Amino acid sequence: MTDITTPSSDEQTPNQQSSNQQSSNQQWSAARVADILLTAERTRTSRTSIQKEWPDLTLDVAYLAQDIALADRRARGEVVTGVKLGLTSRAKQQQMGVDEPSVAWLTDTMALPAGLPVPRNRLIHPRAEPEIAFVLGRPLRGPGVTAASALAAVDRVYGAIEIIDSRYSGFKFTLADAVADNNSSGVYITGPISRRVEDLDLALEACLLEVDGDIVDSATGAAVLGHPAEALAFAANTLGARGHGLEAGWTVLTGGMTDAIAVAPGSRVAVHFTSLGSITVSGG
Ligand code: OOG
Ligand code: MG
Repeated sequence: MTDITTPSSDEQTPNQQSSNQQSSNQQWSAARVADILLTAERTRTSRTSIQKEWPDLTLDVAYLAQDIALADRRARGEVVTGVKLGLTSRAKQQQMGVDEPSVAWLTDTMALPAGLPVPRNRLIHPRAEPEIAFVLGRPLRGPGVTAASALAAVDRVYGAIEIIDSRYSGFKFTLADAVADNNSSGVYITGPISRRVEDLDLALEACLLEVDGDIVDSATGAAVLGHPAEALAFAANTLGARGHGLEAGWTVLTGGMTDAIAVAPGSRVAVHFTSLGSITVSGG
């Protein structure tokens, strides 16, 4: 983790806590971490690393905080629609200074219908990343899931743009910080074309990332742990160890293939896939 006190230049944070001292006398717990991050999301207020203040925020505690936050979202009526992988490509790992993938939850409020702009009024500092998405035809539960057995559970594959948003200033966080923050969840757009996995070589499926008419980055599916099915297997095995299974019909975002790029107001981001079509979103 680099300097966590100075917001980066891409920061467009509407609100920022100057210090987190109002909470420093309280006991830390997974529930408190969940509450702080959900409140930050609701109030669009970014903050500094929690793990820096509370070194005992281990990965296990962070996943517990993530599950507590999910229970809170469900109590407010949100419905789980799938999971999202984080930090599955070298590009993303190097960009964020983290060297392990992670998994988090998707709910119905995170699915952005095609054609709508990035909902800036819900987000702090949105960034866009191209992803390959699976929709499962069968349930999948680890341990012991391999890339091949994972692929056998997939019904359709889609191209996607994920709009991530971190509750940490300047996206400066540790792996545990990000896991507790539901892997920087924001919104995601899938489509417009779906294919069967057996009709594609997903390791070779390419994408171009375009911002305001310029191609700024490109990658193939091999960027995602060698093959996006490895990301799906990782999700099934990691969730299985925590007592969760993936359900038929769920969407799985397999992780950003390139660096995430800041989405400026008034800009236009497009992703073009070899076989999975193009998706365009206005920066709002
Ligand atoms: C955390 C992980 C986000 C991905 O695809 O890597 C993610 C982050 O980079 O803010 O969705
Ligand atoms: Mg992502």
